[in-house]
Amino acid sequence: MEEILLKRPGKKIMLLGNEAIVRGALEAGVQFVSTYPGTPASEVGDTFSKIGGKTEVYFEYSTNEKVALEAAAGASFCGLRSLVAMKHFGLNVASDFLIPLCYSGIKGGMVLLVADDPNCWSSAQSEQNTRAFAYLAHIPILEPSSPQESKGFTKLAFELSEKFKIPVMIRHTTRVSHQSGPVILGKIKKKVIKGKFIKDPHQFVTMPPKVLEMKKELLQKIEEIRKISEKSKINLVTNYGSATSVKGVGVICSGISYLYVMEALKELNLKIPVLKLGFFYPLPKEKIKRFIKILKKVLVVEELEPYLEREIVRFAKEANPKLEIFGKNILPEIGELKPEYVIKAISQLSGAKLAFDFKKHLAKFKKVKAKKHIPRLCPGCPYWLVFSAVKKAVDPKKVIFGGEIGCYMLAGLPPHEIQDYLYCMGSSAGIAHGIKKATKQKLISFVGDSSFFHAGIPALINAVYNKSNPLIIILDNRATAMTGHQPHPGVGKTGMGEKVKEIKIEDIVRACGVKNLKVIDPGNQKEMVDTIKEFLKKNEVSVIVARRPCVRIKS
Ligand SMILES: Cc1ncc(C[n+]2csc(CCOP(=O)(O)OP(=O)(O)O)c2C)c(N)n1
Repeated sequence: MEEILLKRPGKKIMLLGNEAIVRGALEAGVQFVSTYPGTPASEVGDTFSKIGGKTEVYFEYSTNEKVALEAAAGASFCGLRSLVAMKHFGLNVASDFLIPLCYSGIKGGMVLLVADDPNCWSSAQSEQNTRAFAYLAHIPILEPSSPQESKGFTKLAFELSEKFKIPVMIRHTTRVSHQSGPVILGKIKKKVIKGKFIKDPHQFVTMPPKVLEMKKELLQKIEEIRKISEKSKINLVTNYGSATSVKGVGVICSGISYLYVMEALKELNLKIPVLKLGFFYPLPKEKIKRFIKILKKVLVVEELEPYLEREIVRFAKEANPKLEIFGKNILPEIGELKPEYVIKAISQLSGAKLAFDFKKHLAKFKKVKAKKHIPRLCPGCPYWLVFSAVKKAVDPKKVIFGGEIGCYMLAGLPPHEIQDYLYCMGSSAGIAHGIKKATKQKLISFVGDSSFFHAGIPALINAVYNKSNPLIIILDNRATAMTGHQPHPGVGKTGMGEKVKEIKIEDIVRACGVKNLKVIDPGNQKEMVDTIKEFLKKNEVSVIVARRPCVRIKS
């Protein structure tokens, strides 16, 4: 039995932040879980995939995040508690549905785990602060800072969601998702609800003019939730230790920033009141006003854009116009925070003598000589064969290469260096079409198999429909490899390990109207090279499905 399913309330076990979300959802009685993989959120889905079949919970890897959100909402409309997990980019894909979903609301409690990745540790395309969605979608957002909180906040999120009939987001960052820590287990809820969809066009049909009424109701719900936020114990003032006290100075923070603040205060041996916010949205406005009213200076510690700081500036106008507010003027807006940044900022603010010896501290790390590491495809990866065939078939200087997100993005690095643009999932073929309309230059677009199902199909249809002629090479390694080999519709297996009929990429490509189509094992170099040369001369879209399993797939 997986430890995460332990039925021993009160027992303390070590869990990853993402695993704590799973445990919290199980204790809250979740019945439907959907996801599309993406680091740093992947372990939520992967853990459910492992325990699938041992619980009453239904789990799926959906084809993309929008579909995952829609599926979870459908289950919630029937009264089931549902969880959906994704990385930050996934929410951009899902946002077209998220916004009206917040208007209509839901039935069974629905929690959305979104993991941001400050510093882009495992995110190629951009650094994103998902907290912006609070303002766009009016979705309540809770920010835990430890695995214990991730579990507790998940349970609270389900309760809030069901009480106010609104999806609730838990926002993680990489360090919250991937830190492990002790978690006290609660009871796993066993109650199984039989889903029933009760027709209610007033709730589930978003159309003007009613949709504006719905927006009004949503804003009213947020004000009701704010009342809970005002009283909630997850927005709390902590005073560190019994060390030196500094009058008139305070700190406000949330999520992982709280841990940096605690470390800084310990290093500086300071006692400063810290307002730790568990609710990012809606903020406990009155509690914050009471906190800042008696201060002379406040430091807002948050990663990325200063959303919290802007709110504090607003509240200070009413509560304490003379308050000096520090934040992004002394802390970075790009990348993760580090304890040393926060130590410096707090000592600057408090006038505390910096007892902390930075030189000595940093010297510890200098001893570890970091080797310059250029990421490379694994030995035996089938993509070596694809890229080598491409280089044999064409002069790379004379052809444009479209890249995308996945292991195949390494095409841009030595020794391949065949990637001239790279953005997001599904964009390679979409951009290829525009380039082909603008120029007569030859173009090869690379698309991964999971990416094809995720967002590549509409781009392919667009290129065929609008009479383009890029060569699209679909790299079918039989897995969503880069994020941990999760299955997709092409591999004949679901997230719960059930066997299903494979949806064949070539059948879809054919159905999209592509006539120049070949499925080739790239081990057959001659066929690959000859076909690339032949297809590049075509006046219509052509597609090669380069099929050979990833070497890391365990059979
Ligand atoms: C919208 C979005 N969701 C998820 C991700 C995370 N992600 C990056 S690469 C990748 C896997 C792509 O798999 P595939 O297309 O099969 O390529 P492979 O890694 O197998 O080469 C995923 C899911 C992302 N970058 N963007």
